[in-house]
Amino acid sequence: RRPTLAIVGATGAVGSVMIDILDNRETVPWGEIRLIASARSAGRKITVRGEEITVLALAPEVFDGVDVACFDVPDEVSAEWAPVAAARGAVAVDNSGAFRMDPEVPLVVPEVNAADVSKRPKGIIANPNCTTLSMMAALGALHREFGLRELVVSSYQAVSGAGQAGVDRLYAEIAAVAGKDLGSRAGDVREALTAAGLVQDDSPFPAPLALNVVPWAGSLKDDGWASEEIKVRNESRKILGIPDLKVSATCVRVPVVTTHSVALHAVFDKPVTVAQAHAVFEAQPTVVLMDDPANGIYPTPSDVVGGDPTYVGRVRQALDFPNTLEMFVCGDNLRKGAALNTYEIAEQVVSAG
Ligand code: 11C
Repeated sequence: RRPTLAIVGATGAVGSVMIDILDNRETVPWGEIRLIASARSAGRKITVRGEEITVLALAPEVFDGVDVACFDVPDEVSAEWAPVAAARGAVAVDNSGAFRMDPEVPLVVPEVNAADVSKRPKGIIANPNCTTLSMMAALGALHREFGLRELVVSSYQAVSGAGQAGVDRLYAEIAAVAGKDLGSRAGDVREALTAAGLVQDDSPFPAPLALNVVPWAGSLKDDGWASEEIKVRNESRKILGIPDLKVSATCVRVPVVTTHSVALHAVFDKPVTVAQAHAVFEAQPTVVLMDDPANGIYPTPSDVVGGDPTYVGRVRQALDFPNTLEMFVCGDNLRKGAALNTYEIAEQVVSAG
């Protein structure tokens, strides 16, 4: 029997990308593909790999006979339902934050720690946060060669990380400021948004994003940290298997629809040259090196969005820090940052047996 795959949250933003990934895969290991969503979306018909599939409402029995269930739903839905799927015999691959730091749940990026898919006492495997994921293929490859010791991350995060509401808000704000003489007087963008009927409290972001950047992502944690910054630290340590890795992150939302970028300051145990780092990236099939600044070649979100790889450029040896590289990395937050990595874990579960 070929294994059965379930996608929970099949009608959401990440679930839809996962269906697109399935459609564009040359071959898949699955026999049946089951689509699951909230009762509101149940009954919808979606064509996957040429076959029309009716969306089922989330319920315990929909997991019967499922081998791998990918969850692309909010934390609280995963927290309740991933254990239900596991109890019914499925391996749950969860893209929420509900289980990532559970010591009995592996946190997997196949390029870095694929073997960990088999260490799943709870029947649950977690998929990392999209900001962490945008840099793991590149950093994992460097870590294997040079030993990562310290990491300083500045993120430039796309609005789709905050879901469709984030995308809708950015488009509405851009429409409200377009063609106007704004951005040279403090507060004029806020006034233009208010005049256009866009209430700040209705936004998923704490400040205007049009003609702006916002140094905040997630919820408030102790001592002024944002939850996203804490996730980057904890998840990087767990995935790379370096419990004492020194990590400091500042997460910033930018007016980009999809594809997160990160500027990295990475300190290694061993000396590393730019040429050596380039060679490591060239040898990593899921990394694309775009590093020729003399000819204007470096990754930007709008040039790489929709792609599966991790794109790396601006690799430089830090002038004042030994064994240290600076680089700029872009990754599609809905693909490698969410649906693609989750799907790759699902295929890894099957191929690992
Ligand atoms: C953002 N990275 O860009 C977040 C979204 O932990 O899965 C994903 C949150 C998570 O807002």
